[in-house]
Amino acid sequence: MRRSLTRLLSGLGKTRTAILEGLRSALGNSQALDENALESIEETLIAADVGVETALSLVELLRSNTAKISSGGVDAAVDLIARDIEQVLRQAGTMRNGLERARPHVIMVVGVNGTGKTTTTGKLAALERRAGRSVMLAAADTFRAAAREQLSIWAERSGSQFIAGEEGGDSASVAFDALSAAIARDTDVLIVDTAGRLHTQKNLLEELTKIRRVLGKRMPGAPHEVLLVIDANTGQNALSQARLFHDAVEISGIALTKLDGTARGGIAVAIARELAIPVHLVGLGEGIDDIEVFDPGIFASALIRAN
Ligand SMILES: Nc1nc2c(ncn2[C@@H]2O[C@H](COP(=O)(O)OP(=O)(O)O)[C@@H](O)[C@H]2O)c(=O)[nH]1
Ligand SMILES: [Mg+2]
Repeated sequence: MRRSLTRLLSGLGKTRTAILEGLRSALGNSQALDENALESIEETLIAADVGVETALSLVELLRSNTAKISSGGVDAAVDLIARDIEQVLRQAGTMRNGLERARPHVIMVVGVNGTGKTTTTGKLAALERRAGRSVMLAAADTFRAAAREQLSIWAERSGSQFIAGEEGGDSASVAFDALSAAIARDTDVLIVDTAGRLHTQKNLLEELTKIRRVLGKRMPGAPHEVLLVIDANTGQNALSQARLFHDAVEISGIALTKLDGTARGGIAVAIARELAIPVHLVGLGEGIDDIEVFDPGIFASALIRAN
């Protein structure tokens, strides 16, 4: 817990500094919460990418607590905002450590090209391995030549088994064969890495739908998780990406990557409020250990509290 707070504090440093500075300058020395101050707080929150809905509702929350803020200043405002954000994050759904597990527990990883799918697959494999589980990685991104090689390196690094098909081959059959192998070998976790780009977006979504269907055919209930990988720097576009993938393959959770060094960490809040999809994992760098299981309380604190 402590380690993840420290890492998130550093990853979300830019976002947090921007929000805190915005609050300080809006409230000023007088700590007066007039309309100007509220407007400036609203702008600060929108700039941090928490989404317009969240920004407006937080401003209303502050407005209805004017007395508290006049006496408690920035700290009181921070406290109100952090509690509210934590609740929004919690309401989005089950956290990853609360998920029921099948064997094999099948995880399908989807998302736009370059968001960090393969990296997240590798880091997640390492996380599962550290929890003492056996892991198999399946390279269902058969579109890009380098994709298979990249995933096989992650398999080696994390101590996972690795299954791939022919380059340019049928990604759904790779997924099907991998699941058959995982069942035969009694593997605990199967993670299926997919392509983020095909000839057209329609092709991509059709391919992902097919992979999902084929997994469910091989093992009723699979995939048990469909993780959408989102680059935190995408900003509000992340919401339309999430809607698109959710409509096609029904996302169970989000892996929010590249939180190291972004000033837009609030996007986790926008996703939770507007789509009600829980964030399950956060990526905090390119290394194998640069991943944390998402915790609403820790995240809310790192996003806005000074310590
Ligand atoms: N800084 C940072 N870079 C990341 C993170 N996750 C992935 N990347 C980098 O993003 C780039 C694309 O990642 P990749 O996993 O290949 O994306 P994919 O196309 O979705 O599979 C690579 O250079 C990764 O090292 C992260 O959490 N933080
Ligand atoms: Mg990839």
